[in-house]
Amino acid sequence: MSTKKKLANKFIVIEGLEGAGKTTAMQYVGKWLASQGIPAHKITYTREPGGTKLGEYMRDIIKMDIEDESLDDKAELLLMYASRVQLVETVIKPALAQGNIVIGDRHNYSSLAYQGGGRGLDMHFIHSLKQLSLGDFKADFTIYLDIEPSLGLQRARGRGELDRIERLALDFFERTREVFLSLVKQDPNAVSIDAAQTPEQVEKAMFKKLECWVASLT
Ligand code: Z5A
Repeated sequence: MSTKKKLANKFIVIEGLEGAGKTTAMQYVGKWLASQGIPAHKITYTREPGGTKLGEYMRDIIKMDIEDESLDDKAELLLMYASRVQLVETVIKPALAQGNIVIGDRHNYSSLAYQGGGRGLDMHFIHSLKQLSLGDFKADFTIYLDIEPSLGLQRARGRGELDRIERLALDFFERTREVFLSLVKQDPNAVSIDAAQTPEQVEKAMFKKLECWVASLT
């Protein structure tokens, strides 16, 4: 089967802590797809939370600081899923059905890592929520950009003021990273890349991983 055919209808997700370079990495995936002969109009880019008009409002709420009231951890999780379901049902599934390749900036692993690992919410609860709201829908390939939380936050800080989640203590991000690493270890369709490398090295490593993954597809 040709590489183009193998790649049609595939959902590729980039995961990682803040400052890992996900936004930058999305462009690398796009560049690699172009090198495989995929035209730009066959690639759909998404981000979570957000990615739809309604989802972007939810993203604002998630990032918002409200005086005298903090967002409950479970409410935060449910907002992540509300945004995700809206995105999957109205953007991702229709794009895949048209043979597009979807590149996602974060997906389900972020909820397990941040809300399960960082916040300490019950993992079974998150798994059940995922199953009830999205069934077996999942990424075909996940690229996790691994970075020490302190370095990631240093990069994020260089970009401007930190938001409600980014201001959390370092141990929150250590717990989040632990879950990301264990999820990737258990998933044969996920790989980890050292995001502390230079952008050029990250790009090269990503191209290699993408090539290996595509070669494994039948
Ligand atoms: N969240 C959640 O809790 N649960 C969920 O289920 C989901 C999300 C889906 C989304 O915020 C927040 O929601 C996030 C997790 C939570 N919270 N936090 N904290 P966001 O989308 O605004 O934040 P983000 O996803 O973490 O994106 P980011 O901070 O923009 O990071 P990034 O996209 O990974 O990094 P970047 O913008 O590509 O790069 C950051 C800077 O580093 C930039 O100046 C780059 O030029 C630089 N950079 C990138 N790569 C390199 C290398 N290799 N070397 C040196 N410098 C680099």
